[in-house]
Amino acid sequence: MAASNVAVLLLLAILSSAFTTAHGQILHNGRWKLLKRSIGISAMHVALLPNGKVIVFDRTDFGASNISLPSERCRNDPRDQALRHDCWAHSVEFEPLGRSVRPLTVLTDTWCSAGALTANGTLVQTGGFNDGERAVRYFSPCDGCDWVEDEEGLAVKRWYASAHVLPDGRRVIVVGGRGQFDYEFVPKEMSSGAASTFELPFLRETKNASENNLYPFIHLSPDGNLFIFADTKAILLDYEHHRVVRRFPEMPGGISRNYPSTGSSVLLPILLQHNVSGAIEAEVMICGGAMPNASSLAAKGRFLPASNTCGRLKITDESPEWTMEKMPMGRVMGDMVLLPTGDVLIVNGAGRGSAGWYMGREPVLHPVLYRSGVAGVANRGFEVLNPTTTPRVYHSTAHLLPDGRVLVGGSNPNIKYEFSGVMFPTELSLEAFYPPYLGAPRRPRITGMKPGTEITYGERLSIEAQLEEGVGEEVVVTMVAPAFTTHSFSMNQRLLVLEVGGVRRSSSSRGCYVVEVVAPASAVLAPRGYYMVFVVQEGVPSRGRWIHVM
Ligand SMILES: *[C@@H]1O[C@H](CO)[C@@H](O)[C@H](O)[C@H]1NC(C)=O
Ligand SMILES: *[C@@H]1O[C@H](CO)[C@@H](O)[C@H](O)[C@H]1NC(C)=O
Ligand SMILES: *[C@@H]1O[C@H](CO)[C@@H](O)[C@H](O)[C@H]1NC(C)=O
Ligand SMILES: *[C@@H]1O[C@H](CO)[C@@H](O)[C@H](O)[C@H]1NC(C)=O
Ligand SMILES: CC(=O)N[C@H]1CO[C@H](CO)[C@@H](O)[C@@H]1O
Repeated sequence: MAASNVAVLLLLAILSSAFTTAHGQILHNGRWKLLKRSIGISAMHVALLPNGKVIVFDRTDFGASNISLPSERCRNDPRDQALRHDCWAHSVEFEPLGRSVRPLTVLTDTWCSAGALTANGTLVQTGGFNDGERAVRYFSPCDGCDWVEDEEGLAVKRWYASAHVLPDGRRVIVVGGRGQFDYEFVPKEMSSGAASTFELPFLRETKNASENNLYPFIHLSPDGNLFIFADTKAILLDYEHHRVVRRFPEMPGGISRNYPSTGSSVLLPILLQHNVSGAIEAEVMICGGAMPNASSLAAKGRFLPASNTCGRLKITDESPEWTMEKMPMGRVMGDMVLLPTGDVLIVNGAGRGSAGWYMGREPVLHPVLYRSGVAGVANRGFEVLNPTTTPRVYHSTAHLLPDGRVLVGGSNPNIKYEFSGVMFPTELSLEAFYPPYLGAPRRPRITGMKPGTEITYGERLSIEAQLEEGVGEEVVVTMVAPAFTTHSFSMNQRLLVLEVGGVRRSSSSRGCYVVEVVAPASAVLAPRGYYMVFVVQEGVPSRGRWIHVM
């Protein structure tokens, strides 16, 4: 086929998005690889930085980890519940390509905390337990950097709270936590000399209903408000005026979705290329969880089966209703990861019980892929993928890497580091999951976009890419925000499908194209900061390139 015909085909495909891939089945069912037998700690909290490195931490009150600190960085902490003189690291920097591990220093307890990457690439981490319950910690990506801690960065203690970066990329909202029925901002908002917190009775209401409302799910809606989900209920919060502007219908089925009946949640891909009417739609998807009494029964040795249901809600519709679907298997403590294709990987977790120490049973080793219908495969639906051999129950994590793999780690369902003699020993390993698209013989390649390219809202971008000729069909360009992942929820996780203006050949060499795209129109669609850009052809993504939305 002549090259110009290929370009025409590509263009046609973009104009009519109804193509399905004829080749979907040749892609394999995913595979697993052990990346590192021990990073020294349990990957309980994970964040990806724009330098490609991954920041990992668990908690300081665990005792002896498997990686030591240089002696000058030992911690002397009279408030520590395990070791008052602690020369073990509880945070590390992991480099996924070289697989190197560098111990980092956290002084106060980070257990069950929250975080967000801000616009300049600094990770802001909030709260925790014990001496860390009001701490805000900063980590900037540079060689040899370490944590910088502000022990009084929060107005009140926040343990099991969720965080979300706001559109300006500078402020982070932190919502809830044990015994906290309010939210606050980092940096602090001051009023008459005192740091402000803002009441959120919704958190009290959902706690009263079932005690399953910790780590609420937060997503930034394209209308600028925050969608907040706890237990079975959801609201839309105008955080600037401190008003609940909408209450959504309760999710049907009576399954609790938040800690300890932990499910997971994503904002499905935001389609900017279907911006015909100017209205951008957003749909939230929540999967798994358990009965409201799963945790209290697990404490008595009865492990209820986890839920196999997911619910989807178009939060931008005028009167949305939940669409309920069934996964191929039940799962509590699953992680939902947005893949560069716009599909969702559901991984980790257990088939029975709940979150909490010793509360989960029957680890689910098979990930499930949810086809969202965005990139190259038209039909929505679930597929069961190849299993790992490592159980990842409570305190496990999963995070997309820039090369399209998914980093999977953690699982410390025990009070201390317990490496033997328990049902689920503390896991210090990191694995990579290779989604089915990495079984494709070739992938598109971005050739002409410098890493760290700065872009502005609404800007037209020309992305040079090597595409497969004769495959044609559909080219999709996606942009993914790195998340902060813990307790089965990836805070700030966000994927935008960019408007594609056209695809043309760039030179006489085979396979070289220029894909014209339009950057998101505003900061409520894409908060300022770093994103990974992927060119996806026929359901197969390129490696991601970091861009910086200014
Ligand atoms: C980067 O952003 C963080 C969080 O907003 C802020 O605390 C820090 O001062 C910023 N760093 C620089 C170098 O601007
Ligand atoms: C929750 O329960 C507490 C204590 O019983 C009660 O004071 C409060 O009014 C309840 N709040 C809501 C929003 O239901
Ligand atoms: C979408 O529609 C709005 C309103 O018509 C317009 O301002 C914007 O540029 C369009 N494109 C994108 C990518 O949002
Ligand atoms: C657990 O809760 C479910 C749903 O609320 C209820 O049907 C069931 O009877 C409860 N089980 C026990 C043992 O209390
Ligand atoms: C449980 C575990 O991973 N232990 C490891 C701790 O680190 C040493 C080497 O530093 C390994 O030999 C152990 O297997």
